[in-house]
Parts: sequence; C-alpha cells; structure tokens
Amino acid sequence: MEKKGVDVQEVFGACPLCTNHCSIYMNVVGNTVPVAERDDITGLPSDMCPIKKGTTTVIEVLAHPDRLKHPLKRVGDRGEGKWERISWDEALDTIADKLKECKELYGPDSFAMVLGEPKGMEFAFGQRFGTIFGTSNVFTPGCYCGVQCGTASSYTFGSMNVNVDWEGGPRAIVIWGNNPLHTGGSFKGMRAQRYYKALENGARLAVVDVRRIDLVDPDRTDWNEDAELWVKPRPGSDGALAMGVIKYIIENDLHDKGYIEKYTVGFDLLAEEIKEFTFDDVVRDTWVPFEQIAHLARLYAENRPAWLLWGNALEQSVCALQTCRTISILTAITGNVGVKGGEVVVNPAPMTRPGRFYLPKEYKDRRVPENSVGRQFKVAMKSAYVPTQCLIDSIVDEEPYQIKAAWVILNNPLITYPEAKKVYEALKKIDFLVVNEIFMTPTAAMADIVLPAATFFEHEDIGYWPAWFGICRTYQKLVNPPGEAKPDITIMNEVAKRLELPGFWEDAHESLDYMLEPSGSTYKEFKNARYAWPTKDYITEKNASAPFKTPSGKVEIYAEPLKQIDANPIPTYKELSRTRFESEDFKDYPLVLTNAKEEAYMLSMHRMLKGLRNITDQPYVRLNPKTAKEYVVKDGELIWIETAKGRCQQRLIEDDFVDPRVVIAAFGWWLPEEPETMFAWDRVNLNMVTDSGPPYDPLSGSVQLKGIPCRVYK
Ligand SMILES: Nc1nc2c(c(=O)[nH]1)N[C@H]1C(S)=C(S)[C@@H](COP(=O)(O)OP(=O)(O)OC[C@H]3O[C@@H](n4cnc5c(=O)[nH]c(N)nc54)[C@H](O)[C@@H]3O)O[C@H]1N2
Ligand SMILES: Nc1nc2c(c(=O)[nH]1)N[C@H]1C(S)=C(S)[C@@H](COP(=O)(O)OP(=O)(O)OC[C@H]3O[C@@H](n4cnc5c(=O)[nH]c(N)nc54)[C@H](O)[C@@H]3O)O[C@H]1N2
Ligand code: SF4
Ligand SMILES: [Mo]
Repeated sequence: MEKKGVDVQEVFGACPLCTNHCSIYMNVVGNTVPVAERDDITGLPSDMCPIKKGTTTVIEVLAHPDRLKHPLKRVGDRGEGKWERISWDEALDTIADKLKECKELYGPDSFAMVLGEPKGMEFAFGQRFGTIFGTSNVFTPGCYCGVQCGTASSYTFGSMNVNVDWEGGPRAIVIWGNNPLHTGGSFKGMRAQRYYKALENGARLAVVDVRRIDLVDPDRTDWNEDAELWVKPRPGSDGALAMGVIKYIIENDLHDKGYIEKYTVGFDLLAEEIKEFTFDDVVRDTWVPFEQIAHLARLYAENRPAWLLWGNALEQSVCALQTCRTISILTAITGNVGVKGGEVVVNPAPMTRPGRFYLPKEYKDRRVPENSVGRQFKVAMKSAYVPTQCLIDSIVDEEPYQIKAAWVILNNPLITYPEAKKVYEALKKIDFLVVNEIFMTPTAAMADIVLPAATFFEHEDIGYWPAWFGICRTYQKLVNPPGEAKPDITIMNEVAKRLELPGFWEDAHESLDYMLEPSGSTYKEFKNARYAWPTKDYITEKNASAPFKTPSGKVEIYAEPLKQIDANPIPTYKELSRTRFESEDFKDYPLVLTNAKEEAYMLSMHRMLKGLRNITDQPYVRLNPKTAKEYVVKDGELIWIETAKGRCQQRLIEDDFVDPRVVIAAFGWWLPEEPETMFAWDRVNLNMVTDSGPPYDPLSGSVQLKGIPCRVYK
C-alpha cells in the first residue's frame, strides 16, 4: 500500500463491477484516485477476482481522458460523429419538450425508457420515471439475464432470493452454465473465499459447461485442482439434461424422501412426467453420455448438503424459464434448500424494496399493461420489463405500433441486443434518441443528444443490485465528475421537474434517504457502515414453512400459479427439448454457436481501458483443432463466424476441450480506437450473427443466444 502522505485520504469503497461487490481500499489525492486495492483492513468481504479487474477499472474510469464531459447535440447524420457542445439547460429543455410532444401526439407509450444493468440508483430512477410518465414500455436486459433464474426460484421456493449458505460447508458443488471465478460467483451469491474453503474441506465438484473454466485461485495449489466430472452439453440443451438427471435420481431412489414428504408439494406429478421420455432421448438431445448423467446425478444427490451454482447460460433459450424451473426442482428433490451448508432463502437487508421504488403505489401499475409492446410475455410484465426485441420490432416493423422516442441509460443496444443490423436500422429510424453515457459508444454515436454521466465514486449513491442478494451498500463521493458530467439520477430528476411529474425530489439525492427509510438510518448515518446484509431463513423444527412464501407454504415442485400465466406447473420434457432452430437450419450452417462473458471486461464496457486491454486485447473465438482443420482455419488467424443473419470476425484459439461441433465466441466487443467505422460495431460484434426473431421463451421473452447454427471461414 502507498505510504500515507499528508494529502492522501484513505477511503473504503465497494467494487460495483460484479456480484461480489468486493470492499476496496483506496487513496484519494486531490481529485484523483491513484490507489485501489483489496481491502485487507476492515474485515468486510473482499474476495477479488484473480485478475483484480475491479481495482484496475475504478482507477482508469475515474481518470480516463475520453470520458464524456459535456452535453452533445448531433449535427451530422446519425453515426457520423459530428457533434456540437450544448448547455445543460438546452439539453434538458429539448428532452422535456420532445417527451411532452410525444405524449401529446402519440400517447405516453410512444416513449421508451431503455435501461441496462443497475450500478447505483439510476435503474430504479429510470423505472420510476417510466411509471410516472405513464409509459408501459420500459426495456431492460431481463429477457436474457437474471429473471429466468430468479423467477424459477420464486415459483419453487416463494422467493427469488435463494443463495448458497455462504457460512456452511457443502459436500458437493455443481457449477452449471456459470463461470464463478470470472463473472462473480453465480446468481447464488457464492463468494470465492467460501468456495475455496469448501474445496479445501473436500467438497466434490462437477461442472456443466461447454468450455473448460478456471476453478481454482491461481495463487493456490494446496487442493485438488480439478473437477471430477466435466459435462459438455449441446449448447442450449440444459433443461433436457436437468430433466434427465432428475429421472436418474428418482428411478434410482436417490431423492430425499423425508424432505419431499414434509416440505414439498407435487412430487408424484414429477414422478409421472419422467416416464414421458427415455434416457436415449436425453442422450440424443443433449449429447451427454448416459454414464455422465448418472455420475452427475449421484455426485449431487448422494453428497448433501450441496450447492448448485447456476448461471446466465441457462437463461438464453426458448425454454429458458422452464429450464431454470427444472434445475430449481432438482435442488428441491435432493433436499438442498433451507438447510445449513446448502442453499437458503435470504431476507434482504432493510431498505425500500426496489419494486416499490420502480412502481410507486399511487401510479398506474405497469405490470397490467394492456398497451405494452411486450404484453404477451407475462413473466416479463410481472417483472416490470419489456423484452428488448420488442423495442426494435416496434420501431422497425411498426408492430404493434411505433415507438417514437427513447432514452437509453446504462445500456449499449447496438452491441448487446441480438441482431445488431436490425438494431442499427431502429436507431437510424427512431424520431428522437437520448443516451446517457460515460464514454462514446456505438449506441451513443447514433443519438440526437448524448449526456455525460457521473459514475459511482463521483457522487453519493446506493447499490442494491442484484436485488436477489439483498445486500445494500453505499458509494461515497470520492472525486468530482469530469467536466460537466452529472449523475443520471440528477438528470432524470431535472427532466421530471420540467415535465411537472409528481413523485420526484427537489434534489435527487434525497431519494437515498427514502431508500434507506426501513433501516432507520439516513444516508449520512449509513455511510460509515457501508454495507447492510441480508439474514437467512433455514427450515426449523418449529416453523417448517417459514422460508417458503409460496401459496402452499411449501416448496412447489408443482406450482399451480404457473397455470395463471398459461405455463406448465411442472416442466415437461417436450418443452425442455424444444429448440429455436430446426435440423433444416443446420444444413448450411452445421456448427453450433454459443458464447461466454469475458473475464477482463464487464459486458460491452471498458474496451478503452489499457489495463484491461493488456489482459485481453481483442475478441477470441474457440474451436476444437479438428474443426479448425476441417474448415481450413488456423490458431491465431482472424476468422469469420457466419449465420443466416450475418457475420463477425474474431481471432481463433484452438482448444482441445471444445466439442468439435461447437463454436464459442467472445461477446460484447467493439473497438473504441476505430471511430471511422463507428467503432467496428458491425465487424467484431457477436450480435451481428444472432437472430432476434421468434420463437421466444413464451414467459420471459428470452431470445435463443445459445445453440445457433453457424459456420466459420478465413
Ligand atoms: N468478468 C465479467 N463478469 C461479469 C459479466 C461480464 O461480462 N464479465 N457479466 C455480468 C452479467 S450481466 C452476468 S448475466 C453474469 C453472467 O455470468 P455467468 O453466469 O458466469 O455467465 P456466462 O459467462 O455468460 O456463461 C457461463 C458459462 O456458461 C458456458 N456456456 C455457454 N453456453 C452454454 C450452454 O449452452 N450450456 C452450458 N451448460 N454452459 C454454457 C460458458 O462457457 C461459460 O463458462 O456475469 C456478470 N459478471
Ligand atoms: N449474444 C449475446 N448477447 C447478450 C449476452 C450474451 O451472453 N450473448 N448477454 C446479455 C446480458 S446477460 C446482458 S446483462 C446484456 C447487457 O447489456 P447492456 O445492458 O447493454 O450492458 P453493458 O454492455 O454493460 O452496457 C452498459 C453501458 O452503460 C455505460 N455506463 C456505465 N456506467 C454508467 C453510468 O453510471 N451511467 C450511465 N448512464 N452509463 C453507464 C457503459 O459505458 C456501457 O456502454 O447483454 C445481453 N446480450
Ligand atoms: S469485479 Fe473483481 S474486484 Fe470487482 S467485485 Fe467482482 S470479484 Fe470483486
Ligand atoms: Mo447479464
């Protein structure tokens, strides 16, 4: 650590970059943060990813010369890169006038609030702005992120907050479609140090992944470094695989009969469903040999308590929600939820529920949205988001009507939405587009007005995301934002005032106290504590149903409420083995495409940061050497990945582990150093080859991003 000098202020913060929210130690000198490191001082969790990307990122983002500093108005064509600096008053007045005009001419639904992953309170503000403005069109990445796992937990266990029991020791760990040491510990709140400890204590380990993932801390060699089982399913077939594992468990009497009898409903119906298919069906649909299905089932069911760490790979298919339901049911029939050392339902730290903030009671509830362009997706509607493809279809196809204006905050649709070419068309065609950003991005390049946003550590804020962890933490202001940049919450609050919308604040930061009201402290008082933690709800002798807030008070293997949204209360093998692409689609495109998140980068962010570009300089695609040979491409070469929708170019890594039928590409890429091509948005971007068309997951609106027919060439 740097020697403490006279003008060095030592502060502690929270890394906002992944779900671990590591506590970090920082030095502030004047208006700079020269030091950010693991917090070894306060005792708060600071697990740290192996490459410590959080600390590198914080320093570079706060000091980066390319940060947006002033409001900009487009003067050339969309995407041409010609801007004029304007004042905040002009920018905010223009936005307020346009939104007013939109509402008057076409009604409130013609305005879209377009949001991405929350950092602080901006997402909640955007949701609230949408509600009070009166639009039923608030778009978020929910259609491919978090909602499928969270909703499955809700229907099964009565709460989306099912986390691993981070203080207990599991006897087995299954990591399924998740890369915890790269992306931050699964949607179940696994912290790296607890995981390392579990391995040290001899927990058995199985991985279900198309790629060989890192499983151990690179600094440690004192435990068995590998999983005992690696299962490589056909991309997108995880639901069918999970149902196969359930079949094996039940047919071999490995389920937890005591738990099932006391705490669950609907097991008999599940036992009927598994007669509807054979193991041959499962092997054919998933490519997983029977012996591995049996091994996985035994490892998980015979070593209780166990953790099942699940991830985003399960959420991007036409049966995403039922896939996650099936895996929830697997954790239930093995008696792993509500028990010490296994998984637990957690009660969020005392704070205003984010949903209350998004949808204040006094205003029309967007979750019964006759008018939303995504109204057919009932889980999406209940979760207060519209699937993103509905935005693009609405603008381009004018179906079911045309959205005229959009305000994009925390989101980079041109890179992260499927079918980038169609997204480009939409951004070209929309009447009015505002983007709040910290850097110029391909999406911001298409805007009419770009507003410079202040980040975490440039204003006081609260982090509550991901909501299913129930953690609340503060971001204190360390430095001033660059130029005239303002916090997103201030920007929205100012436009709300101009529109005379009720339900906002004189100063947006007053909302932080509102958020903290249930805790009994103000932001000022909470600032030093920095974190508030959830509590855990185990099953106890006295109150067996306490953790499970389902209609029956039990774990619902059979979930009656799913009927109300026209879904099967028990997932069927038939729907789990349904695919978006038919064998016909694979005739010209015989390989099967999927992707993983980058270790060094968060989604499409931070490609301009040198510290991270030194780790991963460009997008890499993985192929088995046999496949490379067959398609006449070589390790280290730039190759094209092509589908029926288009092509993108990435550099080849030959990887023996990858199934010869599979292509694993890099996601989130654009090149900030190439302004002349609008940052190579249509060259290196994986979403140039994805398809945003139907069918979708009928509940969440998920688009199939795993298991796409493709081919490769030089
Ligand atoms: N470093 C970093 N951390 C992040 C992010 C990031 O971009 N970078 N993004 C954040 C966000 S928004 C999210 S949603 C989470 C996601 O984090 P994760 O849940 O870890 O999701 P992914 O990395 O998309 O995929 C997880 C694993 O699934 C594998 N996989 C791909 N297709 C399939 C398949 O069809 N079946 C199976 N079984 N496995 C498959 C991939 O090889 C990968 O190892 O991470 C968050 N944290
Ligand atoms: N093909 C394919 N597509 C995918 C996925 C996939 O695996 N494969 N993954 C999906 C998933 S899981 C997700 S979550 C989505 C994510 O997609 P997006 O929500 O688009 O996420 P990001 O790429 O992180 O974009 C966030 C943007 O916000 C900006 N930003 C950062 N901090 C702030 C701030 O404080 N204020 C403002 N105003 N802006 C800020 C960043 O510069 C960045 O441009 O992508 C999805 N798309
Ligand atoms: S990105 Fe790394 S440093 Fe930041 S919270 Fe996640 S694990 Fe911690
Ligand atoms: Mo995500």
